[in-house]
Amino acid sequence: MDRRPAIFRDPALQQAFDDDGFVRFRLFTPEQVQRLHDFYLATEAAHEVIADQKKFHATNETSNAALIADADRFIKSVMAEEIDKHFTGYKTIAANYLVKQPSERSVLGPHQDLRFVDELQFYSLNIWVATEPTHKANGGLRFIRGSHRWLDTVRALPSYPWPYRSIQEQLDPYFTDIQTEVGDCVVLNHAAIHASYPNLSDHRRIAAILALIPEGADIRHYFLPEGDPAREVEEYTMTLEDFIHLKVGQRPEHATLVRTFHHDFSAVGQDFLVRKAGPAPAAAIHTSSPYDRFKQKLSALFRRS
Ligand SMILES: O=C(O)CCC(=O)C(=O)O
Repeated sequence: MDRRPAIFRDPALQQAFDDDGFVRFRLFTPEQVQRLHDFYLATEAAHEVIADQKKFHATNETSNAALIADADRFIKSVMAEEIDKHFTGYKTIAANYLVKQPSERSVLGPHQDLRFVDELQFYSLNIWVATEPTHKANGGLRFIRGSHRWLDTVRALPSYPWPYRSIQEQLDPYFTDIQTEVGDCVVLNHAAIHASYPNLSDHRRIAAILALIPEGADIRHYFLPEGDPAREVEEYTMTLEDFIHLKVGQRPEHATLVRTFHHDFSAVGQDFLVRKAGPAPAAAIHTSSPYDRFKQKLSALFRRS
């Protein structure tokens, strides 16, 4: 049995989230979703300063401190209208828009999100809500069910030595596609392996996300420099301010170092996937994309603002 504190009020949602690493359900009204959309439109020019270079981008990649703070406040204010009805014992971290421009290059390959808490005791999650229905053709989400429980992974910056790098090309058939309607949210465990399709529609796909952690958990950050996975990982306790000021490739300046520890970052063997997830499902569609692109995205999330 999972002893980590429950965060959903509904035991069935908690069970699905614990088993699969994600769950989709109706959380918002169309009017609330429209407000999330309208705020994006009102800030579109400021958001899209990076749209030429990055076909998938987040608010916090714009280096615009005022925009980052405004979007954070606005998304939290809309989500606050609903989330207490469904979640309990949580605290919020940051909120952002995630935008996929119509382009093959907006694909997001298989990855796990950063580790924000001690995952032996807790988990952290995103509430993801798109402002229009999503599916395979316009940048829909994809998950490998149960992958959050495969290994205790330390997703450390800036190096991010991913243990699944050896099998990333074989992951594709194991993904489940998720479609959403207006008002649906997808709650995803940051440790779940997920990805999203390129947006091949004729307009951009907008989603708002809010990260939550259990109220008893500290926010953590794991630092491991590039080039030497045998080095000790540094684990810091962070405030939200510390995250905002975190500079690409650098240690947090004012956060408290909790401990340093060795972690085995070896790549898993080729038999790992079959042991964890069984033989590849027959109807495999191969659209895998490079893990390096995801590394770039992670680094970009922590730039000087
Ligand atoms: O919005 C997307 O396409 C990807 C979302 C994602 O990877 C996340 O919320 O962690």
